[in-house]
Parts: sequence; structure tokens; C-alpha cells
Amino acid sequence: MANKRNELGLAKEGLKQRFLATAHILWGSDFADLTSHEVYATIAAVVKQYISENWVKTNKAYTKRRDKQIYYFSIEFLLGRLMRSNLVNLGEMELFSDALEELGVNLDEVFPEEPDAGLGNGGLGRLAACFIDSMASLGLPGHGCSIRYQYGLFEQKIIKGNQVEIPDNWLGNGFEWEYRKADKAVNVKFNGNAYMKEEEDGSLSLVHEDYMTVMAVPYDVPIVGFRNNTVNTLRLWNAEVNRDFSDYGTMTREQIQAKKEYRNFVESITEYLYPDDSSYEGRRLRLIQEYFFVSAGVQSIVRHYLLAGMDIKDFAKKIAIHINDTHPAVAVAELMRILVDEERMDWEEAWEITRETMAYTNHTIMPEALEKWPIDMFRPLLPRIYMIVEEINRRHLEEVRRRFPNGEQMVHELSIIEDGQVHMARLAIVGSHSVNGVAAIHTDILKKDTLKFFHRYYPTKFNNKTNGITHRRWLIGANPELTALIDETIGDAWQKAPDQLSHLNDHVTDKAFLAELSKIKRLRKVDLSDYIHTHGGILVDPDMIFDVQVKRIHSYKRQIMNILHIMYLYHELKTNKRFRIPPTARFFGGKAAPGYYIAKETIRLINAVADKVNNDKAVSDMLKVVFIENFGVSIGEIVYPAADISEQISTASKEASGTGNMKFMMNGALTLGTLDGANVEISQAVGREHCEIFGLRAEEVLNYYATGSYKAWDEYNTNPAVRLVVSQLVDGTYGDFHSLRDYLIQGNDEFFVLKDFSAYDRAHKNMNRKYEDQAAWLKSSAINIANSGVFSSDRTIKEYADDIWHVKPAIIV
Ligand code: 26M
Repeated sequence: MANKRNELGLAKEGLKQRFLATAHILWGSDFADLTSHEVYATIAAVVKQYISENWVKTNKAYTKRRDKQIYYFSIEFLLGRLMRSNLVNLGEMELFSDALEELGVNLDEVFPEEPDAGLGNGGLGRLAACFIDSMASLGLPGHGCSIRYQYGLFEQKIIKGNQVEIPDNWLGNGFEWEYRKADKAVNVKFNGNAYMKEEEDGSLSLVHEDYMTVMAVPYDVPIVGFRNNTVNTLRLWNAEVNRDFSDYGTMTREQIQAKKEYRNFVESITEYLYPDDSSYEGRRLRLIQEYFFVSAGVQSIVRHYLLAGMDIKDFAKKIAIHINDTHPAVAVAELMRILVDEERMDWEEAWEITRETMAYTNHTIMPEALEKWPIDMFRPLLPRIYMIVEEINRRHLEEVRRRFPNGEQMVHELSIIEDGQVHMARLAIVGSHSVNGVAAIHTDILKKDTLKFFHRYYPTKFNNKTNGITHRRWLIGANPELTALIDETIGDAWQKAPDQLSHLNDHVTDKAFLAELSKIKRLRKVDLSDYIHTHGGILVDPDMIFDVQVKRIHSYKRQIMNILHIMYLYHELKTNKRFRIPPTARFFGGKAAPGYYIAKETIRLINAVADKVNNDKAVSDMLKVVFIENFGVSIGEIVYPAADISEQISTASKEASGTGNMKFMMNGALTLGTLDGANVEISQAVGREHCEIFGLRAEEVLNYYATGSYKAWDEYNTNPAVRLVVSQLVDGTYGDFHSLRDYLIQGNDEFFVLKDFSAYDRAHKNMNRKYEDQAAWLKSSAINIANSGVFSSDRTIKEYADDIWHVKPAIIV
């Protein structure tokens, strides 16, 4: 590939010397005598030498040219491991792997030494990580802003079939990719009293007193672009006790006690990531986390901007701030605070700049996930911010009343403060120039349903940006053999321009190509099978169909429907001599929020069914059930490339987009799914023959909710298969699962598991039939890969850059 890239000028011999020398510098030992972790850290240090020059160069170029900068604010960045992706993006994988081989080190065995940076829950956090990879790879001046959690998302262990949560001490052996920037620390204020005071000249100025100061210290992580010399920054904020803190000398016992409490408070702020992924709990510490990283981030942006000598009036022309879900929505008020209180700008002008700067992405229509903070919690914690939110709302409602003179309903629907609560989505919408959903159907539902009053009020603010994933991690990094096959078939230009994967469409009936594709899929299935086996699991025959559902465990994602279907198959295999299925392994993986009872019961049921089925010799050649422990980014890199079937079975309308669906597709799995989220666009991209769509449509679902006419009990009574499996939840076949039976029957099956059950079974039957015609199957698989280019996050980020941020790529020479 003809790309100019960073070169330390090292050929293999020089690089080998570099490893040996770095081992001496870091450890005072010979390379050959290092522990595995020391080997890893040594290689990381050398990779950083490749990155750092371009990092400096990139920052200098941005400052010199005064390029508009994008800051992506997200309370989660689910990065995963960085060594492999950095080597892929640097274009130095081969060189490193060859040099290390000559030193007796297999690079693939080094990667797992890196802790998996699990600073996120699931889709939203991983999307943020894909986005910063794409921004750097497109040469866009785009950076991340978030929290340096001391503990990431818990590690999941399955003990006697139940999920047990183990703290994720990911920083325990150090994180090689972070750079502490003590000199760039800023202070964040909480509590105290805020009011306006009249100055002698009659002007009003803000007083905020008796507050508590927390020091925010940034840790910067370089984000390496794909072979383009660009290195951007992910800035993770750590909460620390204030500098002038060590003097205990003259203090009373009460003062010492107060300081201890202060220290405990500060240390709790960035201690851990909240492990819920779609139900909102109004926890005070969470609001503190949100304001902490937002205030630190916005302050440091403004400070850097002013230091570069630019005029604050031009702020919105030079800075874009993106609000990833409502968690950072308080950025709207924080920027207003800085502009009005510190830069002494008029309200109107500050407001115009703030709205031009901010843009907001919505990720869910689930009402329980919408953040609303009680005023009684919000105001004492953030007194000045609350005053500003009130003023924003007062002016906003004034305009609402002007435009809708008799519209008291409009006032209630649009008010940022309502029912004693601060509605964060409303603050984000009012304070931004753009509001987007994450897949076409999701944006439609936002406009027509969830946010219909706002859409009526601001029709042009709304737009769609269908999600994407970085093909660099999820294809080039995770599936090098498939990457090589694609390169041989259509050349390697697709690596920089993934839409060119479409050239594969010319080869989808080419027998030699399909034979290679099939071999590579089998390699990946062997890898997954080996992984499961060496991690204490069962042996799975790689010649079975690999049918996979990996994602957070959630009722709307309907893992229950999947496992009930397996119970049905097992029953048929046992009782019906003529019943046949192609040998199939059904894989599950995903974490349940620790307090989410039904999700945990679902895991317990999956493991109970696995235990029974896998130990039954009569069916074990036909059916296997595997729960993959601790699913996350790194295990995903093994799982997605190994799948034949991608289970995307959420209740239509509920999954905003999904991104796992894209990772599977790009690695040649066929989607078995509902018309929900990005599945709609995937099915359009591949054509209906190359996926299997089933079940209720979003409109039908929304209509059932509106009329309340769905009766789970009727399904139970009229559908024998449903009755069978629901009864088995309580008849002892697998143990006692009254919990799930009650959820489905007494709870009236809020996500239509029973209603969609038979359609789901037919979809599986259709898939099986298709699989038996291997030629047709492989063609479909190839068509999925060929049409996955639009689901690269490069396409998504280009759309954000053009339509929302109004920025152009910058080339670093
Ligand atoms: C909120 C409050 C307290 C604690 C945690 C949260 C919270 C954390 C994460 C709420 C939601 C969170 O994430 C939601 C999420 O991951 N949404 C997913 O976003 C993806 C990227 O757009 C979509 O593909 C998924 O469909 C959507 O479910």
C-alpha cells in the first residue's frame, strides 16, 4: 500500500536492537530474561516510540493551522486492547512480528498480556471507541473526553450457573498507553452557594462561595490513525485531592475529620464505572461523575483555545463538542457558565455560541433510560449550573409561549425542568444545533414518537447517522486471513476505503474464492472452539453451525426467546424420531447488570439448559449450548469472526441500532433478526435472500403498546410449543424458573417473546435449509462481506463531519 507513514527508519535488525536496549532501560535485565508482562511492556514502549513523534507533530499542525477541533464527550470509551490495533494502524505488524520471532517471541501470545480497557458497558461505549479510531484514520482533528475509572466494567464469572461479579482492577499492573499531564490539571467545583451580586458600577456579577474543589488531572491516550501520520488524543480525567491539602499541622479534630471525608468523596468520583446499560438510576455519584468530566473537559478546551490566542467570539467556528447520549448534557450549561461568568459575555451571544458548538446523539427510546435529576439533588450539588439551567429554560419557554400562545401542553412537553426534575435530554436538545438518532428506523421513531413535540418545535434539528464499526479492529485486526483473501481478490484499496469491499460482489460465485472463504471460516471456528475448551468449557465440533448471540443481557434483546427455542428443539429431538436439525452449536455471551434480576435469571436458565443438553449423549452430536464467560471486546475479536449465524432478535423498535450485527456481517455471518435498528439497513444492503428476517414489525409493536391489546396468556393457551417450553420453566426439567414464567405470563411478556416464538422457529428452519446448500450459503456469506462497507464507522464519521461538525480532514505531513 502506497502510504507515507511514520518510520523510525528501523529495519528488522535495528528494531531487534531497540527491543534489547529498551529492556535494559526499563528493567535492567536482558530481553531474554523478562517475564511475559515485562516483554509486553517493553514492546509497548517501542510501539510508543513509533507513535510519539507523530503525536507531537499532529498537535503542532492543529495549533499552527488553527483547524477546527472536535471533542467527543462520552462517559464511556470501551477501548479494549490497544497494542494490536496500534500496530495495524501504524502498518508495522509484519515488521514487529518478524523481529520478535527472531528474538523467540510470538507476538500473538504477547497481546493477551495487555489489560482490556473496559471503560464502558456495551454498544454506546464501544461506538465511542470506534468513532475516535475513525476520526484519527480520516485525518480529522477529533478527540475523546471521558473518565479514567479505576475499575472498569466488572469481570463476569459463572459459578454454578450464576453470574458472579469480580472487580476489574485493570490499572493493577499499569496501563502502558496513558500519559499523565499533571500541569494540565483543572479544578471542578461542587456544592456551596451561588448568587448574583451587584457591583459598585451597578453591574451584576456571580458569586459562588463555600464550594468544594476537586482537582481533575488528565491522562492522555494517543489515538493512532490508519497509516496517515495522524495521532489524536483521548483525554481521561482522574479526580484527585486538591494540591494544598497536606497540611494537617494546626487543625482541630473536626477539621481533620472533614478533610478525611473530603478525601473519601474525591476518591470515590472516578473509582468505578456504573454497570447499568439502559436503566437509569438517579444516583448522586453518577451526576457528580458527569459534571466532573464535563467541567474538566470544557474548561480545558476553553483554556487551550484562549492560550492559542484565538478570539472567544469565534469559538463555535473552531470547536465542536459532541454529547454522546445525555450523560454529558450538562456541557451545555457548563459552557454557558464559562462564557458568561468567566469570559463576561452577554447571555444572547453566549447562547448562540453554545448552541452552535454542541450536538447531541440519542441512543435509546427506552423511557427508563432517560436521565432526569431531582432538583433537590441537582441544585445543592451544582448551584450555579442550576441557576443557568433555570435561565435557559425561562428564555426557552418564553419562546415556546410566543410560538404556541395557547400551547400549555407544548410547555409541559418541552420544559427542561418539569415535575421537580431536570430533564437532561431536553437540555441537550434545546442547547444543541443537531439531534441525531443512530439508525434510520430509530430516528424515525424519535421524530414520530419519543421526541415528537421537540421534532414539531425544531423540525430541522433532527437527522439520522446510522452507526458503524471500525473495520480496522473488527476485520483487519481480528481476521487477518480473511483480510489477506480480500486483498488477493480485489486488491487492498478497501482498507483505506471500505466501501470498495463492494468489488467482492464480482466474486460471490467464484468457486475458488468461496472455497477459501469457507476454509477461513473454519479456521475461526477452530479458534473459538479452542478458546472455549482451554477456558474450562466444553468441546464444540467446528463443523457444527455456529449460531451466536453476544450482547448485554436485557429483556428487550430477548435472549429468553433464544433459550426457549433451544428447549423446544431439545424436546423435539428427544421425543420425535423424525425430527432433524443440522448439527448446531448455540452460543451466548454477555453481562447482566448486577441488580437486574430477570437478566441474571436468564443467564442461570441458559446455563441450566446447557448443562442438561451438553450432557445428554443422545443429542450431543446434534446440539450444543455454550455460555461464553466474560464477553467483552477482546473475546468479541474471537467470537464475531467464528459465527455462521448472527442472532439480532430484539423486539422491533427497541434496539436503537446495534453494532454487533455489523461486526458479524463484516466477517461473513448471516443475520437472523427482526426489522429493528440497523438490521433494517443490513437487510436492505444484502437483500432479503441473504439474511433471515422474522417477527412483529416496529409499527405493530408500537400499536400493541398503544392499544394494550396483547395478551401473553392467549399465546400460552393457543400455541402448543409455547405452552410446552413455558411449562418446562416450572416443572423441574431444568430447575425452578418461576421467575421467568411469571415474567412472561403474569408480567404479560412486555417484549413479545411468546408472540414471536413461532416466527422465530420458522426463521431458524429457513436458515437450516439454506445451510444445507453450502454453495448458496457461502455466496450469501460473501455478499454480506461485500456489502458491509457502509457499516464502517468511517462512513458514519464522514457524515458527522460533513453535516454536523462542518470539518474537513487535515493531512499531517
Ligand atoms: C445511565 C445511567 C446510569 C448508569 C448507566 C447509564 C447508561 C450507560 C450506558 C445508560 C445507557 C448506556 O448505554 C446505552 C447503550 O449502549 N445504547 C446502545 O447504543 C448503541 C450505540 O448507538 C446502539 O447500537 C444500541 O442499540 C443501544 O442500545
